[in-house]
Amino acid sequence: MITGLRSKLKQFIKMVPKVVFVLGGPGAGKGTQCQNIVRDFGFVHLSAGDLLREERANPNSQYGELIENYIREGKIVPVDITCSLLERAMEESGKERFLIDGFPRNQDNLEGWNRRVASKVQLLMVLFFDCPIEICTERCLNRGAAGSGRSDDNLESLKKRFNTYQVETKPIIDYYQKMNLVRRLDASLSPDEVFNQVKNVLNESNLQ
Ligand code: UP5
Ligand code: MG
Repeated sequence: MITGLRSKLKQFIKMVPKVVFVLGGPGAGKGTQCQNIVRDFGFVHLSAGDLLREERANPNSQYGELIENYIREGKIVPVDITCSLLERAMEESGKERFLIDGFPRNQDNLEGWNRRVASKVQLLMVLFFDCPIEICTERCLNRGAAGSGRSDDNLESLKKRFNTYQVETKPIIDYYQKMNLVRRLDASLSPDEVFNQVKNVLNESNLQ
């Protein structure tokens, strides 16, 4: 009887998706490090920005133009759009461990997530890639010059993205900090050095 209950409980615990939020300024290296984490730790990487760009590129989407305007202006797309894309990608993956990159990045995102998804998943931690604005700007401008094709890798959009990050996203990181969920990484270092810090954090939390 107890054994049966125990195995049911185990099954239930296994089925609750685990989430790591990945936050930090534009160009802090979130996407780069998520690729490393996927390779070594077997998470599914869901970049909210990539999902929005995919949706924008879908000619059947009613949101394409809205998304383009928000991204170019460095503003944050209304949460119901982003959350629907994230929920769909989580379901379609059939997997259980997710890196959610670049979300939640304002109060509207946080409230939408808490209303729609939070109770169905376990939030393990928030990886915070902390990087000075000058270094982030240089990285994004270099990426733009190398042909990223991103409509927001230009100085004008970058100023707006940073302002949004400071005013709207930082408070969300502070909110999770108070819950003791934030793991800060010095993202100004080389990609390998940053990943070494990430590995330490994930290994300490037994996430391998
Ligand atoms: N690079 C990376 N790491 C490096 C290192 N350690 N040393 C030297 N160079 C490094 O890296 C950026 C560049 O730097 C690359 O060329 C890389 O090689 C190099 P990347 O890993 O791409 O950094 P990342 O933090 O992912 O930068 P990204 O530009 O993607 O960050 P953003 O947060 O600005 O972009 P995102 O795609 O998440 O969002 C874009 C927009 O979408 C937002 O501004 C917003 O308008 C919208 N959005 C929403 O509305 N809602 C959301 O939930 C999410 C996005
Ligand atoms: Mg990114």
